[in-house]
Amino acid sequence: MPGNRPLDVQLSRRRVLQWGAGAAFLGLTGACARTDDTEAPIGPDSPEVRAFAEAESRRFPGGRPVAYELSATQSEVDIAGKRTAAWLYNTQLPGPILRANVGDRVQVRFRNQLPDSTTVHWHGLAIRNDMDGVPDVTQAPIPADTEFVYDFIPPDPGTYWYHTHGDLQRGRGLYGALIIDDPGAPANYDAEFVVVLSDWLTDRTPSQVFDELRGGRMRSMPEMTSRVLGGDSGDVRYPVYLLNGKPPGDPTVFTARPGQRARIRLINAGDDTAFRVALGGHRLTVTDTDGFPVEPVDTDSVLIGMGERYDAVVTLQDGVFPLVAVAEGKGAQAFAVVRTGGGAAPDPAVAPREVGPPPLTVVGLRATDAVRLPVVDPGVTLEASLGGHMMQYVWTVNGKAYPDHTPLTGHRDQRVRLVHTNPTMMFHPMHLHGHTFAVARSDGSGPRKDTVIVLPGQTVAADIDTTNPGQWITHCHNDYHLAAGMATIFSYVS
Ligand SMILES: [Cu+2]
Repeated sequence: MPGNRPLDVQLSRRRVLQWGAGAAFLGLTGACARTDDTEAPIGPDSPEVRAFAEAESRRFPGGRPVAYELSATQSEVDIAGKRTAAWLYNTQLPGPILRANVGDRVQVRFRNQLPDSTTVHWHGLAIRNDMDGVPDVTQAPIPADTEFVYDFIPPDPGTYWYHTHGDLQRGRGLYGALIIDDPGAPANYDAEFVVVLSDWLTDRTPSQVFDELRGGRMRSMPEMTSRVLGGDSGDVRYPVYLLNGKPPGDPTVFTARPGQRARIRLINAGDDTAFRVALGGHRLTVTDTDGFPVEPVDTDSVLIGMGERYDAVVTLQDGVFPLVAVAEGKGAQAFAVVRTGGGAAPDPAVAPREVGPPPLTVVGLRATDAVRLPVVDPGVTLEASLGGHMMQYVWTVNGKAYPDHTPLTGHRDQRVRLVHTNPTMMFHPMHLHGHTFAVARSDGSGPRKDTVIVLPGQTVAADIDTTNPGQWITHCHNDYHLAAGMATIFSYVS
């Protein structure tokens, strides 16, 4: 046990016990989920994917060319006066905000200057499969000192983000906001605050933490638990939580004028941390999640899991206010200042009244009529049973640790219901690439999402219209769980 490092890796004794007895939970894939030998997977280089891309070009004839240059480099960042090694996009933490209109032809010339291969994933966008940025699924890993041009058409407006899909690379700093505007929808806000939340290691890398988790070097006290998350709140307690790359002691300051309407775009880029977000002195009106509109709902705070996004509008009061992102169940927070008037900045450790009541979660959201999926019987039901083996730190889908997996298969133009069950003691924010599903509800009111928290003991089904052929990874957005195998492939077959 080298030094004091394992002290930060705190796993729940209860989960150890639960997993010890939990092998029986390791689920079996339903017969309908198995690849039939007579059915061939539709790969990223297939004619079907090319046809999808051509159809998207025809659907958006007015798209402008939008070009970005993006590089990934080994670098350093200053966190509270301490230099920390980091891997960064364009030497910024977070990476630059990338922005385009719906239907634009976005070309990102990406240069990999890391010491390792990598890819870039455009999280939440239903784009052509060969541009999805998943190594060994949609493209070969991009070797060090080479370039790859990502070329895609964003089909839906909203708050998205981009990040590496390389193994345990994201927590080193490779993430940024991706905003898609709808020029046909005039902005109903005066100011925009883009908020990227993350958890940050100051003295070691995610790979080193993963090795500690794998090695069983942990301590079980004190536990990190959260009532809202229904059990354990994470596997790692971080030394600092960041808001737009800044620690609480050196916060981002958003400025606006009193009475202005601000749109707050919340993005959780963390590896292992859900956040409870509130703006002191204000109620949030949540208007969108994962880029898609919901019926507006007022709340003191909102819970955001890793990979999720929430948009909220507020009418700003006169003064100086704390924007607080409590690391749920971890006893610390990320922090920024919203300033519309004079006064001293709030204490970075402030707990505004708004973080007290239970936060808004997906349960309280209803899709707007415009984006609801029609209620139809799913033609295919697939199971994703989430599981784990504590002692080896292996996390699984349907009993297998990715890259070992049995693909979940579907055909184009079906309604597929993907049923997640979670018998573990920890929440898993499950993300599907290439699609925005509807959280399944009998009345069709479920919000459209690409990442949804599945709480311990809970079943959450995702209704998917299969309109985007290819090979799509679906995985837990806890980056340690992904590295430990909690992923499978949703495979279009023909
Ligand atoms: Cu997980």
